[in-house]
Amino acid sequence: MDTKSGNKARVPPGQRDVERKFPVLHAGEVPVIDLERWRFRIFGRVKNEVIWTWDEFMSLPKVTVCADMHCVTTWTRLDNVWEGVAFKEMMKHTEILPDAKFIMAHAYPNFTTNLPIEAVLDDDVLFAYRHDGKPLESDHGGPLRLVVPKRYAWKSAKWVRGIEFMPADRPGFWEQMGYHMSGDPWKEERMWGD
Ligand SMILES: Nc1nc2c(c(=O)[nH]1)N[C@H]1C(S)=C(S)[C@@H](COP(=O)(O)O)O[C@H]1N2
Ligand SMILES: [Mo]
Repeated sequence: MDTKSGNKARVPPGQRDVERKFPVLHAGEVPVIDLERWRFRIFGRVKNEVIWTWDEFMSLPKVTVCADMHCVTTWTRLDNVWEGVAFKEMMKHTEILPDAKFIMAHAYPNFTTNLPIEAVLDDDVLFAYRHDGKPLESDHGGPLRLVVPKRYAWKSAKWVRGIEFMPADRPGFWEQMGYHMSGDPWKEERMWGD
């Protein structure tokens, strides 16, 4: 299969390949984050709440994931190489209570996005601190961002600072504005009702 047609098959309906460009998209300003004061918190429906410093987070085992990224505004960027900590690895460090069915990702300064738990159990979901061989730039969510390749990119919270486990679904920032609770690009789950 030649690369062009191979790539075409990886671009979901209604999307276009931006080639190697990497657009920057978010609401508000890029937050200034002091790594000394940075914290990552696991809370909600967990047996014991966890709070990690930057050094503690960096000591967790590292994975590399190559994944495509699909923004609901119709751009797709193929083959992003992300390095960081697998979502599943993070979950090993506390007991998730059985009634936890959804997660809310919390980001600096006050962004949120929600997902069903099955969506983050995939091996390609991670907290990334490197992108395409370089430290993740603050424009793109550095020092740490969530990456959920199989959902539209608004679910990949930049500047992530914690995960809340929830018994019921609750809309995050863009979801409150009408974006889809699930956000699967292959089903074109763009807005509520799609
Ligand atoms: N904290 C935060 N994360 C965010 C957003 C945001 O507004 N705030 N926007 C999302 C959207 S809509 C997209 S398309 C991607 C864009 O990531 P990029 O700027 O690295 O391309 O970030 C997502 N993560
Ligand atoms: Mo987006």
